[in-house]
Amino acid sequence: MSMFCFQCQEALGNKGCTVNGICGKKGDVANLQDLLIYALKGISIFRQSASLEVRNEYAEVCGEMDKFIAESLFATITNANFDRKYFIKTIKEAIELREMGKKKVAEMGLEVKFADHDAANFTVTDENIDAKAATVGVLTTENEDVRSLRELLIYGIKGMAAYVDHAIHLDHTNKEIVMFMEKALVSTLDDSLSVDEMVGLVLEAGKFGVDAMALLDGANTSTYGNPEITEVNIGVRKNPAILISGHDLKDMEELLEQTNGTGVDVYTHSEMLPANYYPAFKKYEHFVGNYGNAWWQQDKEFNSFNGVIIMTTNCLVPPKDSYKNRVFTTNNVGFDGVKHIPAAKKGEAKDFSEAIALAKTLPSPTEIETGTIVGGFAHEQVFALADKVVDAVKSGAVKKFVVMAGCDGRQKGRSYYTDFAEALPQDAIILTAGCAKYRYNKLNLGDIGGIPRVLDAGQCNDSYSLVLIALKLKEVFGLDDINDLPIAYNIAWYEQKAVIVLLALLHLGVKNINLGPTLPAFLSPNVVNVLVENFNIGGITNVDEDIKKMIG
Ligand code: FSO
Ligand code: SF4
Repeated sequence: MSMFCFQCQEALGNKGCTVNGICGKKGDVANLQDLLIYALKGISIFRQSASLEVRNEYAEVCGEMDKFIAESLFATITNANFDRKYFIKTIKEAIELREMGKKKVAEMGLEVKFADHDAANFTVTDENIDAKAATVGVLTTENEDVRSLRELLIYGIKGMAAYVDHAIHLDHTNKEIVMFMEKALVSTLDDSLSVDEMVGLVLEAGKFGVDAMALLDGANTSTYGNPEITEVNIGVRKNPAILISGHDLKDMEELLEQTNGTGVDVYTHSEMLPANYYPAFKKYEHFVGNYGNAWWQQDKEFNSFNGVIIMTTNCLVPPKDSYKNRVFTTNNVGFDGVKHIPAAKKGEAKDFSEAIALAKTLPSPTEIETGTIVGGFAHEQVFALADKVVDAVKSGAVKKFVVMAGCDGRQKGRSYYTDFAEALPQDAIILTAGCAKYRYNKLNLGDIGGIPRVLDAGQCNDSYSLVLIALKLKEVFGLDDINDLPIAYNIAWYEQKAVIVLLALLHLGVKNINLGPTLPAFLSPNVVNVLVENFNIGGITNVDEDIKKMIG
């Protein structure tokens, strides 16, 4: 099945995957993801019109559409869902929801722009769904620059949707953010938009990206407390165990509660590591620590873990047969033949009992590391250390901060980030968030007067913390421009959550960001020029040159 996808950093040849994805996504699933996005555009056509004049009777359907749109966008993120059946079912649900919206809007007599568009009217059967899916991909936009701007916007809102979805799980919502996603979706059907208007939408996505991260930050910290400096154990104990990965803290909470007193230990993997920093989770004696490294090492580390693995979000590597029967997915994650833990009914907890029962029958984890790593430098914790940090800058003990947030990936060239961290001068501090940290968080980089040289704020969405820290430093030093701070940006990207983090930084006026290991395949040369001219965005070269350029 031919396909075209260029949404992540591993796009084939840095151009695009055309037969199957490097990520393991099959061609038919890639096309079905395109069709789901197309169906979301159809829903948004009617949802958007209603937002002009929201009536009580329509509010419920709107709420349903908003949740559905956020969840579905999230499901199309790299390494989240590989399951053909999931996408067929979800596309059909999208069409039903669209028709419901269409009916309501007609009853209300609202005028609908693009009501005649195919996205607002297409239907599918099991027989023709693949054929239809093959006709709505990103290449249907012929102009390279228009395609680039449309897809940059779509990938930005996919990342935004991921953060919004987690916040929704904790009952925190913000209608305006989802309404922006809907506006963005419909805009990609509009051939009358000028380049400036499309660039404007991309930058507006950055604003809503900041809002989405603030929403999730508020949801997480008001529910689980502010992350604290924490030494996280990376060794193992001798009990049977569950390894939980992904970003969903609600799942973390419910799993800890349900495993309490069962004799089953809980460990985090990859992006769940920051769960160790939250006060609310520290009370569980059976929460042992973190096992392993970034997502792409799953195939080795899930093998040696021996116990049950629960994937709450991306990044999932297609599981090997040797451990597939011990993997469970939940939320929007899916893989053919892997057990899925369904969402809970409103007001109830998700049921992890099958996973816990299986864990009890399995051997304890094989030790792959020992010792501890330190993290928990989210905004409140860093603010508490502000005096120390400011003194260190004033005395010259700290000369530079380097934001090295973002993602990790399996590409060989990513060893650059380890080398870069090691080559930094001793008076530089790394600020990080996201799974990019695994490239240097176990190096012994030492501290400066008690401040560790790697400050880990948390997950990719906690890049928001890094923004707050930068704004605080700007205030403390009485600067007018965030770019006058002694901060360099060397960001690693992989999937679409990193895209929204980047757009959020641009919205805040951050300039001179270096993005690697490669610039996104979906940025056309002209769009790259716009980003260079307005924000001086650059790529990376080699460690020596980049240290000179970024650190001086
Ligand atoms: Fe990483 Fe994957 Fe958090 Fe991403 S595990 S790559 S940007 O999903 O979300 O940092
Ligand atoms: Fe290729 Fe990345 Fe798309 Fe997967 S998500 S098909 S690796 S571009």
